[in-house]
Order: sequence, then structure tokens, then C-alpha cells
Amino acid sequence: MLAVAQEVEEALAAGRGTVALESTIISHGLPRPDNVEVARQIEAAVRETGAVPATIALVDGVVRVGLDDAGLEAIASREDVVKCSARDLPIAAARGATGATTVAATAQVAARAGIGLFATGGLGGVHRDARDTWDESADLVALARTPICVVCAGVKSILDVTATLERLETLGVGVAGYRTDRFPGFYLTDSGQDLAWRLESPEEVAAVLAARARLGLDGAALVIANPLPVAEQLDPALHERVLRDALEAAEREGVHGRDVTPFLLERFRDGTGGESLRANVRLVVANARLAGRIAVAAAGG
Ligand code: PSU
Ligand code: MN
Repeated sequence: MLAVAQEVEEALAAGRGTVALESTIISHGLPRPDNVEVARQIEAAVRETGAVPATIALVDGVVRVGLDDAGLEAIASREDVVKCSARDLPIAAARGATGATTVAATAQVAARAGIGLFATGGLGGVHRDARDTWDESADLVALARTPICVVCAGVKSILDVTATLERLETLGVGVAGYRTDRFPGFYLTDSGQDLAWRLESPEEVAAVLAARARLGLDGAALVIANPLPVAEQLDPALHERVLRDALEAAEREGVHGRDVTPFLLERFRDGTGGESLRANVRLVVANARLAGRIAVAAAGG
């Protein structure tokens, strides 16, 4: 039920840098038909650093660690792709279904396969109406018990960022800014929240990962928060406007459960004339590149 691609298996056996990539961003986070091209771009960004990409997804009942081009096509274009968090994977796998893995599912599968680095766009977290809805992404608890390093542009800006940072603290998930003292805001460079730790290079991140392992504190994830450069962020005023409309629409239409995040991202795309999409692609590619560089440094250069 779990198949590691030959290239990934060889890289792991040789101790080469390997980077896990999630697939929900492809199937549910980015629009067709360009999403498959973006998936290839993300993999290429990892390869440029000398590391090996391993996109993770469920294809016809098999959890694949490393997809070939047909696998990427399937996840990007098939109509029957289910968004799978960790809890969904066994059910979907037993049924022979095809599914895309969220951060929660990808992180857990990657760690099982022995992969130490993971790149995504923005983590899931605490939703703005969580006091009433209890909507908090399973990404948070999964990271609390998964020994992996995740490179992301913070958490999605549709969320309650302050509450999400508090939850990450409670759950024992390490958070450090990459060349920044401020927690990034996904589409925005800066979420407005300060960070306690700042790391300056892939080597410095690799040293933290080595220390974590030596201290036996590798039960939980380390989040490396990598901001978009200011010149590449979404216009903050536009962001504010579209966010308000998107949240109102979700409430009006009674969207809930795993549909919330894809719904809000799609509203953002429409409301910004595609600007949010371009920012999302830029940040995920940048995160894949940084994860590759960290993986190579952690593997000894
Ligand atoms: N990052 C992106 N786009 C996405 C996601 C992350 O740039 O679509 C996905 C990830 O798979 C993440 C999921 O785990 O959104 C969060 O969904 P939820 O809020 O339902 O846990
Ligand atoms: Mn949710």
C-alpha cells in the first residue's frame, strides 16, 4: 500500500537530500489545467538544488512517495481526487481511491519513509471563526508528533494567525523565520507577528535539525517560515478587501469541513484577478528551493 519511487529510495539509501511535497495544493489549491505545470515547476525547484523531490499522493489505493509524470497528471486532472488528511488515508486506500495528501497526511507519510524535509505553501491552522466552529486544521496536531522540517510561507492568511501561533507553541512545534524576525503572512510578506527565532542559512537550519536529533527532541516538527519578498507579495489593501468578501461568502454558503480552505483560496483567486494565484505559485516554488538547499546541507552538502 506504500510505494517509494526508485529514485527516492536510492536517494534515501545513499543519504542524499530528499524533499517531500504535498499534493492537495495541486489538486485543490491551484486551478486546472495549469496546476500540473506548477507541480512540475515545484519538483524542478527541488532538483536544481541537487536534492530529490518526492511528491506524495494516493493513486488507485497506493500511497506513492515520489510520483512519475502520469501520477502528477492524475492528481492534477482526475475528477475523483479526494482531499486526504491523515485520518482519511486508510479509508481511501482500502477503497482503492485516488487522493491528494494535505500537510498533515504528507508529513506523516514522509517521516515514515525516512524523509526529513518537506515544502508546502502555507500551513493549515486555526480558522477565524474557530471559537464557534472549532475549525482547526489537522496540520497542527500532525506536526506536533511528526519529526520533520517544514518550509512554508507561514500559515494561510485566511486563518487566525495569532491563534495558530499560540497553538503551535502549545503543541511544541518549533518555529523560526528564515532571514526574518516576523512571521510571514502567506500571500503577504509579514503577518504582523514577531518571531522568537531567526535562522540565516540552510547550514544553520541543518545544524538545528542535527541538535534536535542529538537531544532526542525530534518528536515534533520544526517550521521554517520563508516570506515572499515585499515586491512579490499581494497588495495588502486588496488582500484585506478580498478576504472580507471570501469569509462572508463562506459563511453565507454554509461551507464547512475540508471544503473551507479550497473555497476561500478560490474566492481569493477570483477576487484578485489571479494575483493571489501568482503569489501562491511564487511562494511554493521558493519554499521548495529552500527545502532542497536545507536537505542538501543536512545531508552533508
Ligand atoms: N498551501 C497552499 N495551498 C494549499 C494548501 C497548502 O499554498 O491548498 C493545503 C495543504 O494541503 C494544507 C491544507 O494541509 O491546504 C489545509 O487544509 P485544512 O485547512 O482543511 O486542514
Ligand atoms: Mn478544517
